[in-house]
Amino acid sequence: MDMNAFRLDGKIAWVTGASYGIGFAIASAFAAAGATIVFNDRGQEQLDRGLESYAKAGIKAHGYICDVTDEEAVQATVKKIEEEVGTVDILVNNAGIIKRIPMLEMSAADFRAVVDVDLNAPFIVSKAVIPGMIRKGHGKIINICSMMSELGRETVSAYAAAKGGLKMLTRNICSEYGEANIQCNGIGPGYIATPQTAPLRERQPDGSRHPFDQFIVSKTPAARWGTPEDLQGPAVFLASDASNFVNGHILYVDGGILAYIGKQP
Ligand code: NAP
Ligand code: GCO
Repeated sequence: MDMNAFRLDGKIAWVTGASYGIGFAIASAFAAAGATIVFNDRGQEQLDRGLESYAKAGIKAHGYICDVTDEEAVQATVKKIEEEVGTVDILVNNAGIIKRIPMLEMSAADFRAVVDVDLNAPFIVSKAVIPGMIRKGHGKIINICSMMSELGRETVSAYAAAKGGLKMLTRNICSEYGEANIQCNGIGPGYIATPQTAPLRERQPDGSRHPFDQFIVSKTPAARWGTPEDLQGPAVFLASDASNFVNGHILYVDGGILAYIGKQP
């Protein structure tokens, strides 16, 4: 086997919402594999922070201010990327939010806001980049799903509904554009230590670990939280020619949580 199949040389990769967190880790791995990096954030301050982080990592990233829920802004950004960098070969729909609110206390507006970023935006951004992929004769789309694409839990109804829908959007893009040599897959991270999950890991006033922190460690065969770096290898694989016959698949990178009933208390 030619191991260069795992390389991304000559490819242009757009990772949405990648100033930090999982998106930044995935984009950094793509850069190490040879890709040109494009990322976006919602404001100049966040974008500048991202550009600084990439520069510190020795990565020349192309940053764009774009709210992924704004279809006009996304289409204008794709036009700018194509003019300034080139046609997108690899798209990672990473941008996402969560609101942890019991369903009966959650407003419809809050529910819609989560679905807008976590489900509608991947549709909007994928729809904007697929024509270029068709013109090029190839493309890779990776949707950042979640364990909540498979499981529910209290207070995350909007997030689980969105991530469950994102699993099916992944399969539908596979179905519609597989013939155009576009592979659309998902990555389902387990519990990863990023700003998004920081509230679940905060030390208690007495210095003890957060109950949810202890719960997740007991539910994970790997007996630890994941790190953004744990997602880098799977992401490079799904972005590379090594996965050209993998389509519509959700690759769970969760330390085994989904396979495990959990340690007896
Ligand atoms: P994070 O630290 O909260 O980062 C989310 C990123 O998305 C930020 O850069 C944020 O930018 C950006 N973003 C949010 N809304 C946006 C919008 N409307 N337009 C453009 N960018 C937007 O989250 P994370 O933990 O890295 O998670 C990244 C992805 O992985 C999300 O889809 C999340 O659902 C998923 N995920 C996370 C975990 C986990 O345990 N952490 C597990 C499974 C899946 P701002 O700085 O502007 O807010
Ligand atoms: C939560 C967490 C999870 C993780 C992730 C798990 O509140 O349960 O934020 O939703 O972010 O999605 O895969």
